Amino acid sequence: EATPLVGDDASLETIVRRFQDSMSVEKTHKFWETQPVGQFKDIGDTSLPEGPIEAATPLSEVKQEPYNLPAAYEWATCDMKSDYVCSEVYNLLKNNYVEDDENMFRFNYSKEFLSWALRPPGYYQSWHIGVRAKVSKKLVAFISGVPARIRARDDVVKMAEINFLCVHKKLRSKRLAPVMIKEVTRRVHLENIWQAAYTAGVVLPTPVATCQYWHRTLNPKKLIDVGFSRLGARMTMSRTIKLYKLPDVPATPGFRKMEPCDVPAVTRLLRNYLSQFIVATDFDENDVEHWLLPREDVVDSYLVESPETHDLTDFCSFYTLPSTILGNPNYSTLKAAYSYYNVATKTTFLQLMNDALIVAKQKGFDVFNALDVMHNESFLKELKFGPGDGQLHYYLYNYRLRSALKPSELGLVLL
Ligand code: MYA
Repeated sequence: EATPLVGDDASLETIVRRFQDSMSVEKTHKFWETQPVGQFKDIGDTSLPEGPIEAATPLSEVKQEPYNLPAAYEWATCDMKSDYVCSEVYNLLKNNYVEDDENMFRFNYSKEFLSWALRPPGYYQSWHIGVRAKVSKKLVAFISGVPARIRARDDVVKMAEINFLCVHKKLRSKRLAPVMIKEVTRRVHLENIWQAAYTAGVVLPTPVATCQYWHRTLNPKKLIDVGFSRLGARMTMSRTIKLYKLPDVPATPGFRKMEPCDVPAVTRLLRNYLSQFIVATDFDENDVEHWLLPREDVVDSYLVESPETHDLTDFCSFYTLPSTILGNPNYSTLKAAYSYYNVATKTTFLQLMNDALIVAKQKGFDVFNALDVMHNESFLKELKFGPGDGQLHYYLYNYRLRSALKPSELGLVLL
């Protein structure tokens, strides 16, 4: 999950939201206070142990029946292999999912993307949870989980990655979200999994890290026309276009698209790189095959194969997540690429990511987004990324860390 953000100066809405976020620790969280997550009152208490907050319980003690919904609604397990069901989820999210603070853009995850994101190796259909209106059968809410191994220090933990929580705009503020979260928790427990990871733009108890999005303009004229960015002070359109111009082809010899035969070497490269972060995803070859082999308009991966030794030395990847542009007469979609996992061992990180920008530009993306996680800080400013105006908070469910992490200590990107 990530928030589409407007670059440049903070708007009034942004300033207000930041103030509200900063006050969020004062708010009561009627639901979150009852959950095994770090609580605000415990911030700074370094005597609490790291690791699970509650012990796993015997499976026979897990509630066997679904939680109760308001009478007009019913649970529906969504079969994401079905093109029809996939379209229903797609349409719910297209019309009701995450918007930026100023309601100018809304995420528009494609059907192909959703089918990929929700069906990794070992996925559980029971974790793809819809809520339907009993009479019309219309899908009005959704939440999902997928299994993952996430390492916290030297503890590799089976977790659920929770994403795509969405309640139809007309059903908001009726406390449906807590019921959906409890239901997905119950279904995760039934698989003997007791931890989860998730991200959100809102402040909840309690972030393990707070990260920032950075945006690299690829198509300045369109980004300015649709209000994603503004012309800088003392800048003209033609100077701006020149500023963001990129070469037509990548510069690194041996830079090419990843192929199926590269899976073992890419897995080694990634595992070695991710081992240095305090919290990171634990990828095996099956995961790399699913999450990183290129899929058209979903995920792109490139690597550097040494022309002499044929060793794979560097790797970069990004996923495709367009946003609908709300109420613009000229444009309907913002084509955005999101930095995923990148590893540089021989090429400089700067040159590797500049090549990623070049291929993203060739593929017609308008903007390239990246979080300040892993070593991304080292290229953001130099490659002309600008800071966005929203933050992305990372959370763990039922797992405590002594203190919050810096973004650069995090080796995890959720979609
Ligand atoms: S993040 C993306 C979330 N989706 C959107 O932002 C889309 C647009 N918004 C909506 O659809 C609704 O506003 C949602 C809330 C559905 C978000 N994460 O029903 P309510 C708490 C967690 O009256 P609504 C993503 O997908 C809120 O603090 N909690 O509110 C990751 C309050 O609780 P409390 C959230 O606005 C999701 C309560 O809900 C979020 O109608 C990870 C209000 O409920 C949020 N993003 O609906 C989920 N937003 O009173 C957690 C609000 O205590 C997973 N709330 O403050 C946890 C792990 C589960 C598995 C565990 C396995 C072991």
